[in-house]
Amino acid sequence: MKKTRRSRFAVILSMIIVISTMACRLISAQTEKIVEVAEGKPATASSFYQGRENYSFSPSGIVDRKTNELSCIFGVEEGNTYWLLADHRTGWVQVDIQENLPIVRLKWLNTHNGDCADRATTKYHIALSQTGEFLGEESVVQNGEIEFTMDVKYEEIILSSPVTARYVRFYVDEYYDWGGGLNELQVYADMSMP
Ligand SMILES: [Ca+2]
Repeated sequence: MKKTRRSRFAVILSMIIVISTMACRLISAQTEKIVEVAEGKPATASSFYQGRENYSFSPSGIVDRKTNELSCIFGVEEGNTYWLLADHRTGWVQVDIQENLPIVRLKWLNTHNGDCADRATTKYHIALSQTGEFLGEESVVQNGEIEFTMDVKYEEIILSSPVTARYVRFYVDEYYDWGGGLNELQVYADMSMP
């Protein structure tokens, strides 16, 4: 008798555990909806490198989701996949995600200017703004340094708490050789938040 009761209890307990686990997974799936929101959005910069007509490395390269650097000589004629600042100056590039969203994560990929290997960002900071003014209202969420390399890797930050913003600006504070730049900037927002 005791054995039967124990068996029933064990079965019921197992069912409760299974149902609880399924419920937790369902709630988790409903509450977490992290989405990349910057791809193809409008990008602007303080300046960009342009050697001649159809030979430029414009800001749109940071949101094209192409990471190859096949050519540094022909620029947009061969497919401009990254942004470069004009020669020998600091500056910034930014993406407008077109609405204020709770940003929870950022990823970025440096450049080395293809086989030319003469441009890269070596010191930077990243700021978020709701208005795009960047006159003190912005939140600086990251400062860092990157060593020049031909084997660039994505870097990322997961924010300790979401920051509501529409504009994400990447500042080049120091650069390698001829100038700074950036290949990719990804912005992740939690779309499940009100
Ligand atoms: Ca790119």
